[in-house]
Amino acid sequence: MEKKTKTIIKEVKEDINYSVLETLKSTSDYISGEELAQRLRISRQALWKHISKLSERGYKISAVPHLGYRLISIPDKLYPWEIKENLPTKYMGKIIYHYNNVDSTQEIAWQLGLNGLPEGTVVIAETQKKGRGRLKRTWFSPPGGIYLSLILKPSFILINEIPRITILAGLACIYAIKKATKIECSLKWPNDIFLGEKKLGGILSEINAEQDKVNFVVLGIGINVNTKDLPPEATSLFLYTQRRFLRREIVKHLLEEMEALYEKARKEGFDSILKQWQNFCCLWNKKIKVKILNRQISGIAVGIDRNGYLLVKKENQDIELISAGDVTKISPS
Ligand code: BT5
Repeated sequence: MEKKTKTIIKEVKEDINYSVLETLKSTSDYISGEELAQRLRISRQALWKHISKLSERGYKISAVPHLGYRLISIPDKLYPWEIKENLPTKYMGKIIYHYNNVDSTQEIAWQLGLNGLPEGTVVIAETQKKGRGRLKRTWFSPPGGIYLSLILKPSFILINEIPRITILAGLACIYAIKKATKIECSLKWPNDIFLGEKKLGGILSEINAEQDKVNFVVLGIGINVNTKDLPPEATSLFLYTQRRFLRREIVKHLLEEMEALYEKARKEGFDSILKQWQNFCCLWNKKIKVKILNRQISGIAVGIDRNGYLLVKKENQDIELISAGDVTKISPS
């Protein structure tokens, strides 16, 4: 990625009043405007303004004369304060930049990385205009998906070991999806999340490094959750099950799983993560074709090595080690 000049990106100031929201969340019954205003030490007029702001943001609040206000529902938006609520992580997702529509969350996170934001900072968008995959491919980003970029500073690995981060993130994604929805997905080397025979999500690691030193990694994750408009090679949790899921629950679990696996890797190395990843990969013992920049090889996928490189057994029985490429399954071996 070309080096860009530093630009300051301001965290979008959310103008909602958290105390009003918290109080409404904590009471299942109506709460009178007078009581609410008194409790929060604000005027009735200010309260009304805050309630309107929440309504504008999609919170359904019933307002009944003589009874007061009651929270009916929370919108399916990836608001930072909803994601951070009871989030048990130490640093993943402690700073969240949320946007309705951006070109690409990767670009914003890259700038934030240059500006020195800490590890665990998240950029998340409801939609992207120029969502991207590897090698400048397009990542379709209509409403209903999760489009997230995470700043990591993996000082415990070298540049050539970065594919391990993609492996770790893939595992975190499928664990998070399982925990939030009970749906079991599989992984396809190097960066795909699969559901059935179609792609459900993808991971993109972009590295800012000098010589051998990794300054930061922007880890991009796209997951199709309630998404409807997708290319034929893709699916979403909704298209697969005809059910809708809470995206914020998936994001919360994702941040939790990411932190747990990342800390495990920092303390114990990647061996157990690589092993776990292998259990979910859908390629083993399948005949595959791998496109590697200007050439293509075919063979049987037999495993990954300690760096997360793919091992392919060719017809002449030689094993080739592949660091990056695109895999297509030809047929079961
Ligand atoms: C990837 O690339 O799979 C990495 C995708 C990373 C997307 C995230 S979203 C948040 C962050 N911000 C960004 O701008 N990007 C990251 P790759 O392996 O190159 O796969 C790209 C291919 O997947 C495309 O050429 C399509 O065939 C297919 N594809 C595009 N959009 C898709 C979608 N929404 N779901 C499934 N497949 C898709």
